[in-house]
Amino acid sequence: MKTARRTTVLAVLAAAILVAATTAFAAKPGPGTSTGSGTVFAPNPVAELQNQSLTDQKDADYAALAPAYHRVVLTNLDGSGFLRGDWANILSETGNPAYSPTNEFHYRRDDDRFEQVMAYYWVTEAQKYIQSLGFGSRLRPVNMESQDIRINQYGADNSFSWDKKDMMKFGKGGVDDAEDAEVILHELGHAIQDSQQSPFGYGFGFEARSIGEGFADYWAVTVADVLAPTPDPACVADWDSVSYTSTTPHCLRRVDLNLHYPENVNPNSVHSTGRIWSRALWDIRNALGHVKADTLILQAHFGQRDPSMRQLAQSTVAAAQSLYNTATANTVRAQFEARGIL
Ligand SMILES: [Ca+2]
Ligand SMILES: [Ca+2]
Ligand SMILES: [Ca+2]
Ligand SMILES: [Ca+2]
Ligand SMILES: [Zn+2]
Repeated sequence: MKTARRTTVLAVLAAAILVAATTAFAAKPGPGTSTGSGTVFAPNPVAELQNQSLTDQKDADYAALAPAYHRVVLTNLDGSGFLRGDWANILSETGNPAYSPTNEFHYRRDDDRFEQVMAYYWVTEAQKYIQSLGFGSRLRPVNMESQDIRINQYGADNSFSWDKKDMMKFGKGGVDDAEDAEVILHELGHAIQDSQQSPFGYGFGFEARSIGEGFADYWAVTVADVLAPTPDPACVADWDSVSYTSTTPHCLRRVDLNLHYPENVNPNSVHSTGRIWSRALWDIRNALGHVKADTLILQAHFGQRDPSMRQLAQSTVAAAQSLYNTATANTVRAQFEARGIL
């Protein structure tokens, strides 16, 4: 069953690539045509419309969602007519790869190509935001490459960033994961940390992995809040979580809970424990603003291999000192002390 199915999938894929390649040869935007347009959620319908009653409805495109679609500019495309470019490379093995000879990518959520546009747009915009902070110019680059992204590979309601292959993958359980920009940005958060130290991914110990989840949640809400602010910015993945939460507001997790180290460490869950870390980062952001906070938080990751919370907190204070000044470093230290991390 598996083998037969795989052969069929490969045959279909090969045919699709052939058709796509032929079409692309016949008509494509051409080199230098790096700008286009697409339709996306920003960051997701529940957060934007503040309507907690929206549900997946089996991937249907229904009227209440209409105001959540936004036309955006897509940049850094490579001119092939596919969603490939300087900072994101969309690979899709199910459904058609989005293709447009004029770089126009307008789909609704019931079309699998919608999630491809979401991933291209949000990963590209996040990289542009990172560069706006100075990474890749006055500071070292952070994941400054065409990030490989696979869409719709898994039926399970989970997504992940696979550090060995530097690949982000998005599943289709419940609300399709890549319909929520905050799920995309969470996985990008893992890819970012993986990119900041080589040859292995970010950390192996329980605390390092908890930091990874906490940072990924923080990254989701800080970038979403910069690019598409919503009334409850501390709620992570308001749309994806309607499929698995019963209380409102629907949030995968929050970054503003009053959790403290070590009492709130849950040895069975890096996601739960990571909320101590994300709260510290959220408070740093509230104290310093997103530009300073995100710059020093990213800068602190360099050279940190398998850190404890205490070690990375110290590195974050040091980054605040070297990038800014003593007052900023003291502000950062105070937030980690409030969480019991320092
Ligand atoms: Ca969908
Ligand atoms: Ca990468
Ligand atoms: Ca989902
Ligand atoms: Ca949110
Ligand atoms: Zn994660």
